[in-house]
This record gives sequence, structure tokens and C-alpha cells, in this order.
Amino acid sequence: MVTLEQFIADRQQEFERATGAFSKILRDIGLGAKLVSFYLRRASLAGFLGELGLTNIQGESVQKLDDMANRLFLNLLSQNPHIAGLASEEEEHIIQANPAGKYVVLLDPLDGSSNIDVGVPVGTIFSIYRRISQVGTPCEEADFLQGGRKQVAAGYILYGTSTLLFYTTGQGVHGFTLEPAAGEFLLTYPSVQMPSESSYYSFNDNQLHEWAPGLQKYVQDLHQRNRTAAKPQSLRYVGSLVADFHRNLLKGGLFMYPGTVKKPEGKLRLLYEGYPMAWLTEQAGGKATDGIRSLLDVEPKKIHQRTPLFLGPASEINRIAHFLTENVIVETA
Ligand code: AHM
Ligand code: MG
Repeated sequence: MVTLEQFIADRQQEFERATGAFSKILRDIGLGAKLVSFYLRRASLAGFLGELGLTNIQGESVQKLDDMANRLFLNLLSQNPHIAGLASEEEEHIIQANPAGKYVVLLDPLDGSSNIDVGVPVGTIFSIYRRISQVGTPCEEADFLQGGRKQVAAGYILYGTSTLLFYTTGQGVHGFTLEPAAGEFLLTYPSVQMPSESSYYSFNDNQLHEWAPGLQKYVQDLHQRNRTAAKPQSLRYVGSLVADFHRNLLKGGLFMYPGTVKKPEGKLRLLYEGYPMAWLTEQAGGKATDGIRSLLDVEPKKIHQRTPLFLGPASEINRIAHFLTENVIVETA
């Protein structure tokens, strides 16, 4: 059995020549995950469910557990001497931590929070960069706006039937399961590869009439293909990105959250959700775009920027790009 800490320590040379800085950051993220997992399991009995009565920077109602996870991760990580600063989906501005730190961390502390009250899995998403501003000075927004290809690590924690932590440092995707009695994440999914064919599709089609005409045709084509396919693709969508993504990563499937005529930039956030999931997808052999462009190459302009998001096997993602760029006619039976 290999623990998360052992696994990271063995691979530490991937980043920092044996300073241990990176291992300590991932260890703290793992510790935060264990604590959030503990609180989530007790939430309905301990009165942690429901709204806090505030709205966040995104204009969304903050749940009590959103706030708890946000404060917990920020408190924990801001004490880590290797972290110069933090950005959170729940916070308007970047947060200064330790000027001597070499890294900055971005977090979606509790993603899919509309699912908290109904017992559906939620997640935490993280993304780590090496700072570009001078060590010893306060970090700057530019440290967080380097672009997806500059991530040095990214991953998620899924609070589901078990608590899972999946991450990449550019050397594949590796997954760990929390063993609650030992309080350790154990390696259970080494070198994960996304199946090259889609078995599932995950999207909310309540705005389909507002999507680009090419994308509406793609959906028509998807249903059309299902009529004759030996193994038709099934719809699976719970509205919790980490849970929807995780299923598709292991089983093969498309996740998409497109923009609409009224909101071309979509709903999901480029830095907290888009880049980390895009890198994990690529590292698992899949493809990630904003519909047409590689998502990791989309230039970030502000920390709370939104983006359309398409993640999945290359065959399906390429098909979407084809429908979006060519005027494809779908033959209906
Ligand atoms: P959140 O960051 O406010 O929790 O919202 C993000 C969530 C994602 O987990 C999920 O993919 C999406 O919102 C679902 O949105 P919708 O309810 O519009 O389908
Ligand atoms: Mg989110």
C-alpha cells in the first residue's frame, strides 16, 4: 500500500530538487480534504446544511458548507510557508500568505454546492503555480494569471461514496482513496487513462435553444448515432462537476458546459474549474477545449473569468469542434 505522502515524496524531484515544498503543499491539501470530508459526513446531523444568507463574488448564494470549506482551506494553506498566496472562487481578491513562498494555489473549495442539501457528491478543485513575482515580496495577480500550461499541479477531491483525491503534475493522473480508519489517502488508481470512446454524455440541456446552431446539431447527431450504435451512449448528469467529470474519466464520457447567446462565456470558471480539469483530461489521454480552442491555451485575463468547457475523449471533442466550425447537415432517419 502506498500513501499519498509516500507517493509524492518518491516523485518530489519532478518539481523541486528535494526541498519538500511541493510535498508539503499537497499534504496540506490532503489534510484539508480529510477535514472537509469529516464535516460533510456530519452535516445533516450537525445543522451545517442550508444557506449562510450571503452572496459571493459570483453573485451566488453561499451555503454554510461552502463557507466552511473555503475558510478551512484558506486557513490551512495560508499557514504553509511555501505558499505565497491563494485565490478562491469564493473570494473577490487574491489572498496574501507567505512572501517567502514559491507557489500560489487556486481553489474551488466546494464545487457543486447546490447538491450539498440532497446528499449528492460534491468536490474540491485545486491548481498550483510556481510564482513569477519575486520571492520575498507579496505575490501579485499575475502569479495567478499565467495560463493553464503553467500549472505545476492540479487535481480534485471527490466527496462521494468514498473520498477520492486525483491529481496530476504532468506525469499522468494518479488517484487515491481515503482509508477513514487510518486517516490516509492510499494509491488506488495509478496512471489513469480515459477510455478513448464515450459511453456517457453529461450536460445540462435546459438552454439548448440558446446554444450555437452547430452545437445543437451535434446533440441531434449524438441522438441519431444512438439509434444505430451497438452500445448507445447514456446520459449521466448530477450537476456536480467533480462527480460528473470523475465518472467520465474512469468510464469514458463527454462533459460539456457551453456558452449561450446571452452568456457566451458560459458558467464555469477558467482558473478554478477549467484549467485544472482540462489538464487532468489531457494527462489522462483525453481532450479539453472551449468548443474549438485547446482550453489550456486560452489566455486568462481576470481571476474570476468564465469559460465554456468541453472535456472528453478526443473523438467526441473533435466532432464537436467540427460541428461548431463547419455547417454540418445531420441526416435524420
Ligand atoms: P458552483 O461552483 O457554484 O458549485 O457551480 C458549479 C457547478 C458545477 O459543479 C456543475 O458542473 C455546474 O455548476 C452545474 O450547473 P447547472 O446546475 O447549471 O447544470
Ligand atoms: Mg465551482
